Amino acid sequence: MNYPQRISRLRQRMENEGVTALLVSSLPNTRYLIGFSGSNGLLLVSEDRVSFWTDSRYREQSAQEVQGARVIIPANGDIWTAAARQANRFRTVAVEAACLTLAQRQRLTLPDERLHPAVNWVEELRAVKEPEEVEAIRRAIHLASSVFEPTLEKFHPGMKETELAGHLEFALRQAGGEGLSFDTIVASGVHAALVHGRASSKPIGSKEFVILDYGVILGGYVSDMTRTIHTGPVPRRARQVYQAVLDAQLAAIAAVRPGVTCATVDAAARKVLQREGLGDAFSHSTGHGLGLEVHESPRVSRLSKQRLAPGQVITIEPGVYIPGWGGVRIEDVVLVTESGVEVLTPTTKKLLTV
Ligand SMILES: [Mn+2]
Repeated sequence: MNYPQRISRLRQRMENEGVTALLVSSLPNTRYLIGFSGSNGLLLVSEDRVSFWTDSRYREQSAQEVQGARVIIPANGDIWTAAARQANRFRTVAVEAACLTLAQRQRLTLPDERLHPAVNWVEELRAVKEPEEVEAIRRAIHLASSVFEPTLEKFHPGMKETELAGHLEFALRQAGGEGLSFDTIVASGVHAALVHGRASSKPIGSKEFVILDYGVILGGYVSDMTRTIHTGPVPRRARQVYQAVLDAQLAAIAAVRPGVTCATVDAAARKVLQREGLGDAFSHSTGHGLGLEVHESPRVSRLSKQRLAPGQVITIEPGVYIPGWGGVRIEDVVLVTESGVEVLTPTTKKLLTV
């Protein structure tokens, strides 16, 4: 990971914004900038210095992980007071507007007029991945994909959604997963009409769609994938809906290339579903960036004017949700390349039945 380049890009942004110091309190942003993966820390980046405060639990870990910053462990464990003391030396200090709580702000003794909101400064850097990051994401994706079909073999009708989720999660951990990207979604039958229905105690029936949406963390980077399977023979209407979602997903992937807006990619999926009379049943955005976190910039939504750039990694995941009937979602992770797109998710999109 190219930490010096990340810090120098951030300093460029700070200079453009007219500030000489930025207090980073977001832990994923901290990890991105200096490599620290613990759960408590504050980072102050100025023109000529990078200082990092953490507590004594992380003495050993910070010595191993932190790159390019001076590590300070206050004797009393109070990282906010210690960081505020140093931040006070700057006329203006930028703070991360999206994640600084009021309680934390009150620990900083600077008056309001000396604070400057930093909105997505580090997040925008994170949106374009270094080759090493793409490889980390690719490894997480391959781990997640490798457990998909073997887990389906464990299915039997009447199995609870939570049980199938448990099989998936155990397999991910057994294969070396550091954790889950998010709570595994297994949503079957009428439950599949809930866009973000989690795995419940509902038994999975013998003639229904099952949406499986899950991800694993590996090397700090996440995967995210959704497949929809069917239990038992597939009725004609179900096959039509599945095909419509798959066509929409393929159309959106085909629209991905550098320079196009995220809204254009979203529209490509939406147009297919509208043509099939399913436009209103597609009730969320087409996708999102991912990396150290499962939802990152850019947002692939109807209104997003963000333009895709080589090195961005995004999901493409249209879905159709019909209350009282069920739902279908298909999600891959794709990489924006110099010339177009590369699909990173290797799992089949043929409608599998169990
Ligand atoms: Mn997703």
